[in-house]
Amino acid sequence: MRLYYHPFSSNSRRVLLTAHHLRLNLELVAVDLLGGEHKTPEYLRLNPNGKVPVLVDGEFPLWESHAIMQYLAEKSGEQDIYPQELSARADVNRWLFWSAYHFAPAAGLIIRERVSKRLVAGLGAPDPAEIARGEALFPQVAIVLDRHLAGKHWIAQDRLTLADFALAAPLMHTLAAQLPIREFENLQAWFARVQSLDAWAQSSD
Ligand SMILES: N[C@@H](CCC(=O)N[C@@H](CS)C(=O)NCC(=O)O)C(=O)O
Repeated sequence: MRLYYHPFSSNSRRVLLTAHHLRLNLELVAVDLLGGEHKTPEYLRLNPNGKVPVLVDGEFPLWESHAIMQYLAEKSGEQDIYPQELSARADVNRWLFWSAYHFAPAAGLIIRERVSKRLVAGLGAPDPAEIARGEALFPQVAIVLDRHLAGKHWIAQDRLTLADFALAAPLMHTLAAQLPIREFENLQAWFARVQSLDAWAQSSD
């Protein structure tokens, strides 16, 4: 399986975290976002959105990072990080959707302005109004995760699951994007746990 990715892409990072945890040997293809490679006709045939990551398994291209995580976990047959039992799976899925729909977009508002605009072609100059919008929105979602994590080590099912990888990925930019996480102590402690995993170190190479 081949993964089109970028090393500074948090959407790629959640896939890499999953792959390393599952010990899957993906063939990695770095996409030149600064040079606009992701908007070429060849790349748009793989992903019409013109974004990373894309997984290609044989003839099958799959885009959307959370869907790729689920695919890899299903394909590996490893049930701990993506349980089969109905309510356990729904619990993990709930956080994956929350990640895609709430947490990543809120963090992404700030990351886009302070990080992506330096690394991706055609995004323009940082916009202080967008940073302000992100700084107002991010705490509203971070507090949900922070309160949920009180007294817990992991997000779902009392163990490491895809939910942890999905939600930790955007926090790779905490320093560079100055994500406002200081007041969220449970979130910080959980993120430190994720950062201590082998998969975190391996996926930053
Ligand atoms: N919802 C998508 C988002 C993918 C995405 O926004 N990727 C960014 C990098 S983190 C990208 O390729 N940006 C380039 C662009 O938008 O031009 C996913 O989860 O895979």
